[in-house]
Amino acid sequence: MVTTKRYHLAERPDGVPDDDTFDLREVELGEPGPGEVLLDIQYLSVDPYMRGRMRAGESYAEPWEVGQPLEGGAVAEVVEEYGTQFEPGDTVVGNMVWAEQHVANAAELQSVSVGDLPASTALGVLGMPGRTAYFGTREVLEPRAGDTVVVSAAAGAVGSVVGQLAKKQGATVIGFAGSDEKCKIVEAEFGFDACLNYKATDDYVEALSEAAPAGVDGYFDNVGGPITDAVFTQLNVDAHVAVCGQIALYNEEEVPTGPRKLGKLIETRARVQGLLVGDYATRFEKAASDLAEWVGTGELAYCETVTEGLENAPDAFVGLFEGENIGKQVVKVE
Ligand code: NAP
Ligand code: FER
Repeated sequence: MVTTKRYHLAERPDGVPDDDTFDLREVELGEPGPGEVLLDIQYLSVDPYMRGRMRAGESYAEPWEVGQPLEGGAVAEVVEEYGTQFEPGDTVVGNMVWAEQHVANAAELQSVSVGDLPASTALGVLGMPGRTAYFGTREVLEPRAGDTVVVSAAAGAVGSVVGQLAKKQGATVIGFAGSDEKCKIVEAEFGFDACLNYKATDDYVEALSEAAPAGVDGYFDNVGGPITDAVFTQLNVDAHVAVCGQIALYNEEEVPTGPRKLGKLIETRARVQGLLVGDYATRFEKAASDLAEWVGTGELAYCETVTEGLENAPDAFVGLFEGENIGKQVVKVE
């Protein structure tokens, strides 16, 4: 019998999740049955969308039930297996739980193939966020050479890759990020042409119109809220807007209403399209191999924030909403 620490949803948060949201339990796991593996979890992914799963209301993902273990993408080592394609010692990626150990159906796991890179990249630049950036940039944003493109949450897992891919397609790229330190990294490491620290100004429209005097041809929206309102005022005719995330609103119980900026879409005939990474599942392998190649050649830079210890997973998750991460936020479990 194996015992493990595991986080469960204690109650649905009202606003920003806190200690009352998370319940760390010690639980016993059964032996793996036929087709199952016992896993030592190495890295857990914490992601903004998990806030949506904590609420009962409708979203694109099933709500978690109160009392249910928290789930998420993770990388693990196979410890035991029962008639599966894996062997003890294999490193796998898939949907797991916020725990040290887990018994999983082997059919739902993949071998990690990240070459010389750390296994955590299977949750970041070569995983779900990297794929989101890949398909979201190339097939939704569709930057044209010479476009001025704006990316919000530019220092994050998705945004940092979007900006680099848009530059590769010939765009001038401007990021929004939440500190001077992040903006330096966005410009120096991720190669954006400029980065605006939105926490250093109250007037996003003025900051953006100075950085992009000829207006905005493409906007990759990771955040929604006031940054998006400001970018909309600067859209050019035939602009492309990719709506990927709305993290600024995820802790709101009701989306604030007010004067909306949609009149700009009439004036500009801009195209606004939402995206869900899962829609591209049949082509994930091609995306991962292209991204791995570009990381290997040095064309694509990436960054990770690694928080140590399962017990710090709730803080790492809440930190996403405070902008504490640079690049992909993962938790190193052991
Ligand atoms: P991330 O950007 O690595 O982390 C979230 C970042 O959002 C924080 O570091 C913070 O950076 C910024 N942020 C938090 N609250 C904010 C606010 N109120 N206003 C402005 N910025 C804020 O996260 P990610 O995993 O790459 O995800 C980015 C977005 O893409 C999220 O909205 C996520 O839900 C979405 N997403 C969508 C899909 C899809 O298929 N549609 C897939 C993956 C991710 P600052 O310091 O800059 O504030
Ligand atoms: C996110 C991560 C994943 C998100 C959406 C998804 C809107 C969707 C994935 C899918 O169902 O394909 O942060 O935010």
